[in-house]
Amino acid sequence: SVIEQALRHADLAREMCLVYQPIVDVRRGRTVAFEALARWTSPDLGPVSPAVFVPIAERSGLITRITAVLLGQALAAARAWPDEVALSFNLSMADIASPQAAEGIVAAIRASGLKPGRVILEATETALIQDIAKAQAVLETLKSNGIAIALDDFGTGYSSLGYVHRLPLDKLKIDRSFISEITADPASRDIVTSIVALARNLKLDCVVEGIETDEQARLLESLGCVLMQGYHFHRPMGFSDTLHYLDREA
Ligand code: G
Ligand code: G
Ligand code: MN
Ligand code: NA
Repeated sequence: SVIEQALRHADLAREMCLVYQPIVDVRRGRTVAFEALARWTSPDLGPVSPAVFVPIAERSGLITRITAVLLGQALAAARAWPDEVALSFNLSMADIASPQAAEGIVAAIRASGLKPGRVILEATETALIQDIAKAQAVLETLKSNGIAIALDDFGTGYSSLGYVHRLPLDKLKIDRSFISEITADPASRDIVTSIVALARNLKLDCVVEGIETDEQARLLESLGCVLMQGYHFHRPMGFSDTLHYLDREA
């Protein structure tokens, strides 16, 4: 495809960048992490969403190089933040497809000098349940190096409950599709309530994403949610804006 060709010839270090969206502890009113989100501006195609280019990069084997470039940028950004602010970074399927791939990620984190405990790696259930035994091994490698793991887009894959206790997870991120319905649809509210209870029973942190209104934030807080992310708090921002944003919070 045109996109695959452009990706193949891209100068990744120049064309790829990250924006950062705060994850807020609403009880303390503090930012506890930023999620890094990839942005690609192709000289030929203009801006291309990661929702479009990540699956293409996965199919064409380009994702490993892209992840390496982005992780390098993200770790450099995180070094400029205070110690209590973590980096949450999205991995794709291929990034955790093998112990060697995971070792590369561990090596990059170690080389950055950042405390591994300040790094959260996000993986989707679809990426993990393809091969549970392998996912377990790869995640154990990351965990044993002190890196935290978040299960992203939770609730959208299938058979979520069968495996979630078998993976060495630290956080569940409730998919934003439930949040957009939550004030209007009792079923979405029940699902969120159940996931909050599940997380509590499994001793996992629960993060809710995609919060766009104050009404949603209040309702979620009443359901016991503490860690929140979404346009209501802040849109994803460039690196230098994260520094101004943190200054204002200090
Ligand atoms: O930021 P945005 O809503 O456009 O992201 C769209 C999708 O792309 C989301 O599912 C998000 O998880 C994914 N995504 C964003 N940045 C990255 C990245 O750096 N690596 C991977 N693998 N996926 C990403
Ligand atoms: O799959 P993942 O959860 O990593 O995707 C995160 C994506 O969600 C990012 O691309 C980000 O731009 C987007 N996002 C973040 N906050 C909101 C929000 O409040 N509403 C919507 N619709 N999207 C959001
Ligand atoms: Mn994510
Ligand atoms: Na998500």
